[in-house]
Amino acid sequence: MALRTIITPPDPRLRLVCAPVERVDDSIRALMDDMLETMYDAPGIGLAAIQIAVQKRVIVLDVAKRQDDAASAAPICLANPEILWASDELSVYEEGCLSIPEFYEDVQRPARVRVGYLDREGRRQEIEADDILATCLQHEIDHLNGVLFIDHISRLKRDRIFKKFSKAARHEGSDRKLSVGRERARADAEA
Ligand code: GNR
Ligand code: NI
Repeated sequence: MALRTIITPPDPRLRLVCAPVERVDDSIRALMDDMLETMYDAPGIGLAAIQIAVQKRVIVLDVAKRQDDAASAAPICLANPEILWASDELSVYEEGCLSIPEFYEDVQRPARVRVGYLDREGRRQEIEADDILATCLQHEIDHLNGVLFIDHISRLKRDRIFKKFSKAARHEGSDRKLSVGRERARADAEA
């Protein structure tokens, strides 16, 4: 198992449509294990493969685990998840995303969903969910289609959040240039 880096905007990979898994084999199971480790470490209650820059239709969730309590863990791993049915009834949840750290906004979605998927052994399964699990399943399946929770909020708020990340990325870029500049100056001084 390995901890992986979670990507953030403006990384364009968060907008990719992910490819279906052809067969749930050991490499997919290893990916699921890395995703669970990364999700628990963050900590978060769900993770889509594209968040660790893997363009595959794989998600993991655990809405049960309490912090530092391994016994309460109830991980679910899903390949090729598909919403088979969604309730007309809607519910609102305050969502966050590990790829958009420190932003939380109310999002309205169907209150209940039925999702078909392949489990860790490649067997076809269905899960019916309500409450936070229904929200989280829809949030993760959105990621597989390049959709982020901020796409469900007002354009003004979305643009504001994206600008913050673009600005932060530019600053990191110039910091990096600065440190390269300093290293070059040091090398010149030593020469
Ligand atoms: O950890 C997470 N919490 C969360 C809270 C409300 C609605 C959705 C989520 S999913 C999020 C982890 C994540 O970014 N998954 O893609
Ligand atoms: Ni997310």
